[in-house]
Amino acid sequence: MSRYQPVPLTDHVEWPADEMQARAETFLADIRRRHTVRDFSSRPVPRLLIETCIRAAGTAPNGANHQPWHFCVIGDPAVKRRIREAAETEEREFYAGKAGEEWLKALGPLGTDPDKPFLETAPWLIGVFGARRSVSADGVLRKNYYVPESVSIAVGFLIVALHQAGLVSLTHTPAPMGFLNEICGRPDEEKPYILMVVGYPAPGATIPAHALEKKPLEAIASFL
Ligand code: IYR
Repeated sequence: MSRYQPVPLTDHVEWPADEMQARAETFLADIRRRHTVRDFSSRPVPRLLIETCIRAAGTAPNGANHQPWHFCVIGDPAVKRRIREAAETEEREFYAGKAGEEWLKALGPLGTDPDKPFLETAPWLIGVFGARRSVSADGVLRKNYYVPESVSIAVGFLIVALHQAGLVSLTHTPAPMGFLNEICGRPDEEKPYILMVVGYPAPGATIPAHALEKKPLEAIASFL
């Protein structure tokens, strides 16, 4: 017997054509207000809000629907401090030359440096892990597929959900990030992909002007 069991698609919503275009434009205007922020307020954010945004991330399309991700949410100041210390240790080497001249030059317009105070200031950090193998609902350890693609799409959903809720985020990528497995207590078969920093912007927060330069449609798309 096939394990494939189709069920009716009942929750798709179709809008009138003009409304479709208006909705797409409204979304574009809204997502244009999404900015990566590095100046965080310490204002608390309810855990329920983070849980809800992660549930949205967990609906992302992914390989064989194995949902090969884990979100480790950190609010404990002592754990945040450990993460900051470990990340800054890596970042100091990175900015001292490990990155290479070309990479550091590319980062110039972003104004980033090895100091990562936001890792302690922001109310929540979310370590996003991709699992090479994970246990299914019926307890079987299985190989996962398209893990980087799946995790990246889920992080995209998470970023949009956080923005939609009125929060700001930073996709932080200290490299290497192996320290996150130890601090979050995740197994070796999970790879840390991104450390999300989540909260409210600090009063007077700034963003790099460079980040506002988005490529025009002609430069990112072609129609055949
Ligand atoms: N991970 C470093 C460096 C960095 C790299 C890229 I590519 C960026 O777009 C931004 C930063 C850091 O977080 O500072």
